[in-house]
Amino acid sequence: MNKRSLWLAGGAGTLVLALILIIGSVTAARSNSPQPAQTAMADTHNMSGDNQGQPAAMRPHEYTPTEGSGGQPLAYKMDGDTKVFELTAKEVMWEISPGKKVKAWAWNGTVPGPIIRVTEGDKVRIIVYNELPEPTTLHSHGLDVPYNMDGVSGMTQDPIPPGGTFAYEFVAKPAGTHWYHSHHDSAKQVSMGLYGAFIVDPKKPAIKADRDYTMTIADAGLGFSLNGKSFPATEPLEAKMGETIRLRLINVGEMIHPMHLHGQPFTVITKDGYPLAQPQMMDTITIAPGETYDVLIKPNAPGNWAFHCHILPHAEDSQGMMGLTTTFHVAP
Ligand SMILES: [Cu+2]
Repeated sequence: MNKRSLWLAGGAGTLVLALILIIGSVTAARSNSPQPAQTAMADTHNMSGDNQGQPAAMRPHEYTPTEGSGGQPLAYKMDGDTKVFELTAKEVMWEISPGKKVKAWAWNGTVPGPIIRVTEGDKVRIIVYNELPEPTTLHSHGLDVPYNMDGVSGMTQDPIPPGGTFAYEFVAKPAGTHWYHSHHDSAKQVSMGLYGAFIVDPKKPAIKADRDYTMTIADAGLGFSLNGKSFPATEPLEAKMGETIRLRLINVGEMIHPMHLHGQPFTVITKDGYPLAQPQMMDTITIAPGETYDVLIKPNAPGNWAFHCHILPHAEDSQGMMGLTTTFHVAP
């Protein structure tokens, strides 16, 4: 090797090292939270670059509960034959991963907001109270509603001012997995947490499942989260051998996410609430912003199987699984 090629090789080596250091620090900066176990260690921020081959500290790989739980059923009151729900938009501090609290804008104080669940054909009124410092609206995504109930700020209605209220009234249809979200400055307000599932059950359910889970997938604003939490704060999907599990996936974010299940395939049965003419088995379902898919899972084997986005920077780094990851926990 002559002097020039030695110099080139040395330069390339330095460049590669610099890139590794840069990627390492970007990865560390993006990672979701200082875990309690890790904050006890010396500076972990240059883990990928400076530890001279020592193993990286791993974040917990088991479910680690955090404060607050989104996506709980929303109770309603009857007014004649109308089911009346109430949603209040307000600012909260939300523990998105263990020890990490972020400022969120939330329906009824949780991210995602509570689950609205009704039967096809129900008369529904949703009273929205705005306790945010900015205007907002409510859009029921996937439902066929009258034009003036569609909740698009500046298009179908004036936004609800801070301190204001608005009642959305319609007949719930069609059946399926839908969702609701702010439609005022939505790039900001949805990504800060103003979203939730809206499930319309058919009058005569055709699909029988032993368990029925709903999962919102979010990426902007608060960071990567499933049902408002980043792994290991994401609640496992519990299952038992012999059961059929229905999982409703809703992408409330701004990116596509190929959600991948380890250990067993699933069968996609609906898209945006509509039954597929031909249900399709797969192990990775790519879900774009605004889409919903329902899948059925029949467990193959006991275990704590990973379920995660397969855009890998959304789900794993040097400290282990994170972000858009949860587990499909199959008991014997
Ligand atoms: Cu992803």
